[in-house]
Amino acid sequence: MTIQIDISRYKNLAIEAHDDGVWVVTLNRPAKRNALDIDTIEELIEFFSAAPRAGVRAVVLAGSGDHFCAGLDLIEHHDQDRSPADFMHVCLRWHEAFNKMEYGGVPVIAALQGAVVGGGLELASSAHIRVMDQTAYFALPEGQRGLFTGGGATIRVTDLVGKSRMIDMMLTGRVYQGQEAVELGLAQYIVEGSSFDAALEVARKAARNLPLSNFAICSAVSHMQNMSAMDAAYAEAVVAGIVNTQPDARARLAAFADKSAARVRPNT
Ligand code: 1HE
Repeated sequence: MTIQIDISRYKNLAIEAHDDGVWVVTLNRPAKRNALDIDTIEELIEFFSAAPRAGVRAVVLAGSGDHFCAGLDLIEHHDQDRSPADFMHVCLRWHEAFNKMEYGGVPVIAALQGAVVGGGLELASSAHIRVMDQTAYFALPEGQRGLFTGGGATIRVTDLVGKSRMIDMMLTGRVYQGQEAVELGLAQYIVEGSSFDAALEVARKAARNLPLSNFAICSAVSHMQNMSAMDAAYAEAVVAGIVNTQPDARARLAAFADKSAARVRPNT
């Protein structure tokens, strides 16, 4: 079942489909440093709900302008003077969006530059791969703003950097950037030039895999992290039973058998 994505419906996201199945989704409020207002979150939910059934083979998630994302729209939050229940529901919509990304089964590659802060880091950490340029920096300024993370940082950022670093980032507003950020796991790639170009290259590579393999990689791994080891091993066997017998894989296996497929070699 394939569904259509009508890109004209999106106002805060600029969306572009490439012929090879890679879609570029760009946060498009550079004047607000791509701060996440509720409309942007709703658009992310809409896109990432549709993507797995719309033939999207990989997504590059980018931010327009000098910054990837400044996090929660603090002006909207201030103006709306939300009740605790209202803000809880806002956060649940963020989780809906970010869970669709992480568990949806479509590879999401974030292209990072400038500020990747607060909710912007929560968004980036929901991507499967993060590519940063030399300007990118990561921080959780919530503590200084009288706030707390609400978009999954306690889970996903802690997963990336560990509990003690996460608490330090929140208590002190500590900024990580450059090679150190890669070593901590905040990004997997750092490039000299454009993180967008590099992310596109990564996305194109991923998009050449069979969609069912990518579905398993970009859905099952995250689900299995939430299970006991026993249950995860069982689920892995079930998923492998389905993926590793897919008819579309036969040609790739045949190419290995007849020696026409590329071999795995060390980097030169
Ligand atoms: C914003 C936001 C925003 C900028 N909400 N409008 N996030 C933060 O605490 C980050 C807050 N932002 C910043 O620290 C800086 O804006 C940046 C480092 C990202 C960029 O600095 P700069 O000098 O390029 O821009 P600027 O002059 O600070 O801002 C330019 C405009 O963007 C300005 O609007 P203008 O109409 O006055 O021109 C800013 O108001 C606007 N802007 N950031 C709204 N965040 C689910 S809980 C999640 C918790 C959080 O994410 S807490 C938020 C953490």
